[in-house]
This record gives sequence, C-alpha cells and structure tokens, in this order.
Amino acid sequence: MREGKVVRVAAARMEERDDANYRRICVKGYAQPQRLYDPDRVKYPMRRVEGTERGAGQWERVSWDEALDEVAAKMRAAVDEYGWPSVALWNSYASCGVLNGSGAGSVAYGRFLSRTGATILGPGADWAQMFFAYALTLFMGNDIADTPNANTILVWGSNPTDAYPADWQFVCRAREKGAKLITIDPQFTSAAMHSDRYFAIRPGTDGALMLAMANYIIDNDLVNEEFMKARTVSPLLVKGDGTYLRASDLGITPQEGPVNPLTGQPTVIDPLQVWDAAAGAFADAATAADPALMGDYDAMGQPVQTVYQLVRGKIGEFTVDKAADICDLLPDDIEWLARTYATEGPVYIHTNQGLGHHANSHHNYKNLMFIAALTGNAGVPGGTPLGHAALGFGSFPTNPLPFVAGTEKSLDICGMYLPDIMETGKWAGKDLPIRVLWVNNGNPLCNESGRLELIEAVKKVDFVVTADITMTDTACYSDLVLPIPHVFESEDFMTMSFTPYPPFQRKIVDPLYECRTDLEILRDLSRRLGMDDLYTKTDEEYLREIMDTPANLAHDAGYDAFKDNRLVRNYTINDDEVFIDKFALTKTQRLEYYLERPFVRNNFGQEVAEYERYPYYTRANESYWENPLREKYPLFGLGQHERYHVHSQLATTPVMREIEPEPLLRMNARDAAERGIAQGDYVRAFNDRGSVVLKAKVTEGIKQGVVSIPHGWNASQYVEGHAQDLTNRYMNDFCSNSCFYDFLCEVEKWEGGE
Ligand SMILES: Nc1nc2c(c(=O)[nH]1)N[C@H]1C(S)=C(S)[C@@H](COP(=O)(O)OP(=O)(O)OC[C@H]3O[C@@H](n4cnc5c(=O)[nH]c(N)nc54)[C@H](O)[C@@H]3O)O[C@H]1N2
Ligand SMILES: Nc1nc2c(c(=O)[nH]1)N[C@H]1C(S)=C(S)[C@@H](COP(=O)(O)OP(=O)(O)OC[C@H]3O[C@@H](n4cnc5c(=O)[nH]c(N)nc54)[C@H](O)[C@@H]3O)O[C@H]1N2
Ligand SMILES: [Mo]
Repeated sequence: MREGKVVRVAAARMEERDDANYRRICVKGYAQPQRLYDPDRVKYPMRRVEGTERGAGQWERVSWDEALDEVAAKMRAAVDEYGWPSVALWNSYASCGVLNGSGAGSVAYGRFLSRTGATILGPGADWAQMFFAYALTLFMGNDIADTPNANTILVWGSNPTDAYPADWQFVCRAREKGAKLITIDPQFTSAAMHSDRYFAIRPGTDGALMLAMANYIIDNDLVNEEFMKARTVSPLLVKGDGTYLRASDLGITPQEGPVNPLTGQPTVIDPLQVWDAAAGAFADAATAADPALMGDYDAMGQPVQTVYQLVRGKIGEFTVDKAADICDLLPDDIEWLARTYATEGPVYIHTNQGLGHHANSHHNYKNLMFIAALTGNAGVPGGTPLGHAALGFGSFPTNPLPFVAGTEKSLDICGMYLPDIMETGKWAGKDLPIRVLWVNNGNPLCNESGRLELIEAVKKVDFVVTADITMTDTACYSDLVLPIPHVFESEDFMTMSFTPYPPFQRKIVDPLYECRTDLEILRDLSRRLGMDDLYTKTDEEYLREIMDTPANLAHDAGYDAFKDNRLVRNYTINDDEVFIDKFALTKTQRLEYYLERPFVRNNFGQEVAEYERYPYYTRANESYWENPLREKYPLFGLGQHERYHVHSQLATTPVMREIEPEPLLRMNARDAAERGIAQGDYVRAFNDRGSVVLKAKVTEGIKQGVVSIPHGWNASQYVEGHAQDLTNRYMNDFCSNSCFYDFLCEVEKWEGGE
C-alpha cells in the first residue's frame, strides 16, 4: 500500500513449501492493482436511460435505494403473477467464495435460492469434464504437485504455460528429473515447444486416438492385468440390461449395512460379482482370488460378461490406421504414443478444455479412463488420466448449513437453454416464464457460445440486472448494473482451490465508489421483499460458522488461522507421506471407464443412449472432416484461453492491453497465402451464424486448416462482431456442455479500412 492505494502485488513467502504452486504468481496476479483501479469499473448503480434500446449504452446514475426498489418491484410483479421460478439467477464460475460466490454454495445466493426457489441458470462451459468427474464417477485426478513423480507427461488438450502457469513449474521439475514430455494439440503451444514429441492432431478427434491406443495396447500384450483385475471395473460382470451382476442375482439375500447418516436408513450390502477363475465360480469382487478379465458366463440363466469383454467388443473398429485417418496423424506415431503410454509410466496426463469443448467431448473421459486402466496409469504417484490443478485438490471441508435458509427446490439448468425457454415459455414440457434475470459471477453474453442467439433471448426477458465489477458485455445488455467490489475490497473464503492452500480473500482496502458485495446487496433486497429474517448474521459470523468446524479447529484450520495470515494446508489431501486413494469415492471403488447407470445433467425427458456407458467415439457436431459444410466453410475454428486475460476479466486492464493490445486470429501461413492474407492484415472470419473482424497472426504454429479465435475480449475490442458470433449454441444434451471449439468458418482479408 502507498498513501492508501494498492500499488504492488507479490507472491506469498512460502519458500519451505514444495507443493505451493502459487509461490510463483502469474502476470494476471501482478496486474490486479490495475484491475482494482480499472478505468472500466462500475462505480455506482447505473440504469439504462428510459426510451433507449437495451445495449445502446446510455446510462444514468441512480441511488442504491432507487435501484433496489426497482429490482424488488420487478421481482414482486413477476412472482405475484408466475411464482419464484420466473426469477432466474444466471451465474458462471467467477467466485466460489462462501459468502458471495455463485450458485447454491454461498450465503448470499444459497440462502436466497433455498428460501425462494428462484431458477438457477448455470454455465455450459467445462461441463463435459466436470460432469464426468464430479457427477458421474466422483473420480478426481492427482493434484499438480504430484507431476514430478511422473516418468512421462502428456499435455493433452491443455495449455499449461498460458492457462495454468502455476502448474508449469511442476512440469519443469519433472523435466529436470528426466521425465519425457509430449504434447497433443492442433496449436504449437509453449508446452509443445518444450516437448520431446509434438502431435498436431485434427481438432475434435482425440477420442478416436484414445481408442486406437487402447486397441494397440491390447493387441500387443501391453495390458497391466494385475491392475486391471484389482483396481478397475474390468472384471465386474454385466447383465444384458447393462447393469452389474450382484449377489442378489445369484439368490443371495442382501444384508443390512451401517445406517446412512444422510437418510437415516440402513444401507444394503449386495456385493458386485466377478468370475473367480481360481474357484471356477462367481465370487464377490472384493474377495475373489483370481477375477477373470474376459468371458461369458451363465448366472442362473442370465447371460453375463465382463466389463472388459463388453468394451473390447465395442471399440474394435478403431484401429491405428483408422484413427490415423480420422486424426490426421501417422500410424507410426500413434503406435509410438500407445507404446510409450503403456511402457514408460507412470504417465501424468495434463488435460483440460482442448478435450472438453466439442460436442463429442464427454466420451473422451471414459476413453482416457480406459487407457489408464489398461496400463495402470491411474491412482498411483505420478500416474493420472485427469491431471491438473483444478481436478486434483477438491474442496476444503466446511459447514454448508449457512447456505440454506429454506426448503424450496430450485430448477437448476444450463443457461444455454435460455433461447429455447424464451421461445416456448417452457422447460421440459412445463411452463417456465422467465421474467427477471439476475446475472452474477459471469459474463455470458461475452463468454457463452452462440452470442447472437443469447442476446435475442435476453431481449425477451422483462428485466435484466447484472452485478459486476466492470461494464461487461452482459452488463451492457442489462437494464440495471450494480457495482460490486474487487477481491481486494471484501473478505471471503474459497473452498475450491487450485493449490493445497485454500485462499482466504483478505480485505485490503475499503470498497471504492459505491460498491457493495453480493451479500450486502441481497441483504438489502431481501428486506424490500419482506424477507427480513433471510440474513440475520454478520459476514464474520457466517464465516466462522462455515469455517470453524470441529475438525478444522482441531487442525488449526479455522477462521482465525486464515485471518492471521497463517499458511493453512488442506489437511484432507495427500502430502509427501500420504497418497490418497483416488478411487475411494467412486461407486465401485474402482477406476470406472464403464458407467452402470449414466444419467443426464438436465433432464427434459431425453433418452440416455446405450453408448453413454462405455468408451466411445463419434464425430464432433460441426468440426469434422467430412462435413459437407466444409465446402463453404473449410476452416476448423477453435480458440485458447488468453494468457493476458481471465476470460473477460482484465479485458480493459491497461498493463495487459499494453502487452497485448487487441485480439489476434491465428492462422497457418499456407492458409493465409491461399487467401492473400499477410502478417498483421485485418481479416473477417465468418460462417452462417455471424462474423468477427480482427487482426491476423500468420504462423507455422497452428495446424493447416485450423484457425484460432480468442474469446474474452469485449465486443468493442473487435473491429466488428465478436468471437462468439461464430461459435455454436449446440450442446450435447447428455451433459449440456458448451462447444466453443466445435465450429467451422472461412476467413477473408477485410477490406473495411484501418
Ligand atoms: N470462445 C470461447 N468461449 C469460451 C471459452 C473458450 O475457450 N472459447 N471458455 C469458456 C470457459 S472454460 C469458461 S469457464 C467461461 C467463463 O465465463 P465467465 O465465467 O462468464 O467468465 P468471466 O469473464 O471470468 O466472467 C466472470 C464475471 O464475474 C465477475 N465477478 C467476479 N467476482 C464476482 C463476485 O464475487 N460477484 C459477482 N456478482 N461477480 C463477480 C467478473 O468481474 C466477471 O465479469 O468462458 C467460456 N467461454
Ligand atoms: N490466462 C488464462 N488462464 C486461464 C483462463 C483464462 O481465461 N485465461 N481460464 C481458466 C479456465 S475457466 C479454464 S477452463 C482453463 C482452460 O485451460 P486449457 O484447457 O489449458 O486452455 P485452452 O486454452 O482452452 O486450451 C487448451 C489447448 O487445447 C487446444 N485444443 C483445442 N481443440 C483441441 C482438440 O480438439 N484436441 C486437442 N488435443 N487440443 C485442442 C488448444 O489449441 C489449446 O492450446 O484455463 C483457466 N486458466
Ligand atoms: Mo473454464
């Protein structure tokens, strides 16, 4: 601080900690003082000038009283006519603070939602990966500090130097210890530059590569049978309906287990069955001496087979040659990859949204689990099929009761369905007239795909409020914008962490201007809505209630420890001595590449296809080689998370824009030459949905036929249009995952002038 202003950010002193991946902080951290004093900050409640169009950009300052009176009136009118579901909270991931964070997991929003039953519109981003890990299997990868235990690191669809710079030091440490580094990416990233081998895969086809690797591993006797039998679902027996064979299927009466503390009911013990080759009989999976990996058996008249046999029967067509064709890789290279993966483990796969942003993405995770199962590259030090900071650490244990203030159940669906809901007034066949949108912790009109359709949908909503720090694209389309504080201006605690050290958000300065936290805003609003008793405690009281659980206090990890600025490690995760069993939470307590009962994220009555159970590959939605649309739009569009942004945060931060003044479309030099495009020309990328004009960066560092168009820039920072005018609102309805990297386009030199 200097003269009451924050002037510099430095990394915390944690020299003695080897696993502290924020010992080195990134440029986005250093830039925070300028985010705090961002010229684009919202200073006061701002109302769209009456009579102007939404998005026209004409605003008038109003008082907090006027602003919240208006919100309360709009909400009350909607609720009187249609009930609370007509009020929707639209959020994304910005903050996971227990006081102000998004969704049901904070005091501010959780209490409001559980009291009212207002609708939750969640993000589409990252749901293929999250749905697999957090909902379908409860499988977490190894944390990032485990990377140096790997013998081989496979950077697969992730860009750690730019998107997880703090992870990169662990990759470097592994390199220093002699680990091999391999990158699979259509773009020649900085990680690729440091790699031993680099594979420029065709976008959206990784699933086929995984299955070809699996077939090669199987055909060349590289399978780790011990691991397959003991640690994976491979020997479990599956009945004709896809579910597992249990003891009760063999006429053995299930036993009563311990009482489930959540339901108060006793659990049922009905063990999963395998074929014990040693005994020549069915046996409980947990105790069988020699579970068979392959085979058909007769279970009292029912035909059953092992999971491994079932899966092998499904994936045989994905030979190395076929995958080479699909992925545009050489057969020799695929064989080398498969052999290396199987024989030079443990392999740490650093993966992220390069495998998650296509319509076929969710299959990738079953496929990754399968190759890991075949080779024992999971649940061991240095070996994980799902590695990076976000997936490794899980959350810090807290008391969630303060997030609840009632028994109303909110409809919780992906906000990407908003255009359908506004068009039909329905969701899943039932009326859902959304009248009020409250946007928080997200900037969907900049960061969600298919922006033009979303804007039209938002225009159909009677009243739109956005609570944000800066004048985002979404704020621009709102009727009212409410100023919230920067993280340096309010206290909060993050349960989700990208390091073993959960971040306590310290208040360093008082909020500037008239900013108020989400919780303060909702406190005030709830009184206007006649809910005086919704938030009765102070922020500190809530924090203490949430953080001071007996277990946390026993580990000296309560509120005071964090507040005193002590370095508190999440005591529930592994350290150098203890390696936590990564399969402990799965339903079968095994590595699951087969899903007994897959379910959808947002149920509107759709069928769950049989193939959702097993490793599978199908083409992407739009980005695929044979698509007839390629005659018109031959280029595969994708993007990357910008090094000098966090999505749209930092879009206008001066020092960042000094380094990187404007968005750049990256295209291969041959593609550029064919189109008469030179380095630094302005170009127009377009498809049937829309177009965007920006500067071209002509490079050899991107696969021919692929262009990268970055997101996270404000509409005003492109010459014309927006990156999301090209992206597609299509989602796979299994996991309702946004498909940012699944679009085709054409690029031409822009003749519009300077
Ligand atoms: N084309 C393309 N689009 C993409 C992607 C891509 O790769 N390509 N990536 C996608 C991915 S992976 C993601 S996760 C999404 C992210 O999409 P968003 O979550 O919309 O991204 P942000 O720009 O970080 O928006 C968060 C907003 O919340 C505000 N905010 C911060 N803290 C608080 C708080 O405490 N309270 C409130 N009320 N607001 C707060 C911030 O100022 C910011 O404006 O973007 C997706 N969009
Ligand atoms: N600086 C910065 N860091 C961030 C963020 C940010 O906005 N800015 N956002 C954060 C968030 S919310 C997320 S989800 C993560 C995302 O983290 P990452 O997933 O690591 O980042 P991305 O930039 O989405 O893409 C990773 C790489 O995937 C490649 N790729 C694209 N399509 C394919 C494909 O089909 N196959 C393969 N193999 N590769 C492909 C891209 O070329 C890119 O190099 O980053 C987080 N960190
Ligand atoms: Mo994300």
